[in-house]
Amino acid sequence: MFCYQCQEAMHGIGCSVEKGICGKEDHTSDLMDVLIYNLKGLSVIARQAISNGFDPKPIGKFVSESLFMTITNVNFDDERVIEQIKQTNAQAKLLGSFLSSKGKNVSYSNLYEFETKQKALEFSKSIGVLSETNEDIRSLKELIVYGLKGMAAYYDHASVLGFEDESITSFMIDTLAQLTENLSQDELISLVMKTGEFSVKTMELLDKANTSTYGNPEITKVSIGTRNRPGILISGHDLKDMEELLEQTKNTGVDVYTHGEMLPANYYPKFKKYDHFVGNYGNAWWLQTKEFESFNGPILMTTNCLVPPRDSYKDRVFTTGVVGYPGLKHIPDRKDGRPKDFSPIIEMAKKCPPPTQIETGTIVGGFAHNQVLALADKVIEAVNSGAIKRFVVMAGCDGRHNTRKYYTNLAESLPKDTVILTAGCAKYRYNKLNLGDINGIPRVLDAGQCNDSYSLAVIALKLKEAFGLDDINKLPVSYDIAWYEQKAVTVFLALLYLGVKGIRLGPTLPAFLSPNVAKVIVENFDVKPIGEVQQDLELIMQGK
Ligand code: FS2
Ligand code: SF4
Repeated sequence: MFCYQCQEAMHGIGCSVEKGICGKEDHTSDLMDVLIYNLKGLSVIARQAISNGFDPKPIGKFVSESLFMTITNVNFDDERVIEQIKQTNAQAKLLGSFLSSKGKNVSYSNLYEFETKQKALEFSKSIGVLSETNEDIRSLKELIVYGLKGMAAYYDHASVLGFEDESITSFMIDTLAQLTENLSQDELISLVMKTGEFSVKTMELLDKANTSTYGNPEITKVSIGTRNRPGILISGHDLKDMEELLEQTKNTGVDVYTHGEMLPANYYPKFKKYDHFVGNYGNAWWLQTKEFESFNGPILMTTNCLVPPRDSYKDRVFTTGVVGYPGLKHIPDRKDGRPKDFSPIIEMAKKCPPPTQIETGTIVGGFAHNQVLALADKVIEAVNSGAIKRFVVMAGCDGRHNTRKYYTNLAESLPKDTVILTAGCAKYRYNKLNLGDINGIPRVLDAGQCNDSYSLAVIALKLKEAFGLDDINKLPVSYDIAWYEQKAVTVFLALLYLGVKGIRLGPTLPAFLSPNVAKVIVENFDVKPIGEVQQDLELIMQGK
């Protein structure tokens, strides 16, 4: 195996022996390499078929689901990956016969025809990440693939809610197809920027899907304590799963709590009407091995981040959607427009003791663009009067490394006239610190999930307009982003596309950026690694 797609890549280089730091086994990683290889080959045929009139929707959905499956902490199950590889072969045949019927020639040259797992594993040795020997070309290609993975995840959430955009899936297909060609560095760099452009488009689509289905997030006090009834803990990002679970648990005597990235579900008006939706339990994904234990009831993982479960609570973890782990129970997909059936989880919950309380009190969130813009006058006045000196965007992901304490320490040390704008699970590093408020504006404004970083961009663009500036970088806003998995790559490329300069990125720069590619990004966008808290703090306050 060789995998370096996330921030926890071994020794900052890549996971290459037996098992990744995330728990992904070498064989699973190798099978995922075959899947990615085949998605590229399939995309060559799909691109040709679509330009000849083939319906782009089903193939777009298949490609985005498959990419999503390979994101860090989503799927650890060989059988599911193998099934997806077989599907690439089936889809290629379908597209191939369509093209033949149109009198077109079809090339299957970039596709591996699945025979046995053993043979697929042998094949993987010739096509893995390192098979591209030029480290700069490899770096750019992988940067694009990781950006596409995050885009695919966001697209999948939007499409589940009925919001689709063929230009996005066609971009994914076209880009994957181009990655089989001998593109120059310059061509790849422009594809990186194009990926940023479509990342913005996808986050915008998901924002529209979420807000038009569930209402605009609003200021909300979320309970972090527990009640004395059995509960179900739901994690991940899929709001449709959230809705169906809340609906099916009504009047059952079972409560629902969010974990990790599902916390922002508490901010949506449509979910607030459920009395049995109690609040949030616990923290970011990496603390799940402790917190799933003490929750006592069943847990539903709708997306990443799943950590290989401990035996002590393994029988209580359910997966759904693209998430998978060998031996865990899986809730099948919707069929014919009918909701998923969460009854096995509900029945289990009824027999479980209530959650053990680990925290009490509340946290405040719900500051997506609509809510912040409703407060715009107050915010602008606070900036004009000098009550707010600077906004610090500290969105992104959380992770296990001790070095991430930097974000807690920075949040604590920021002067009282600064406001933190956050989104994603990075917030757990400082959202319980009680940093106070500025004239009623909380000092930590949580927009939502990692995809809601889009909201932060909308807010910045509106502020630029309100202050009559010609450049987003002239705002009193600094970016200090934490990253972990590939959705953060998507958000990062989106920010670069929007013209944001001077981003601090941590806790480390991606292992997949070769020195030359890192240099290009640093020189063109002034991206820098995080440093020491005190030093960064001073630079941030100087707008540097
Ligand atoms: Fe956190 Fe994990 Fe949101 Fe990432 S829960 S690191 O997948 O997507 O942010
Ligand atoms: Fe390693 Fe991250 Fe890849 Fe997992 S996803 S194998 S931790 S680089």
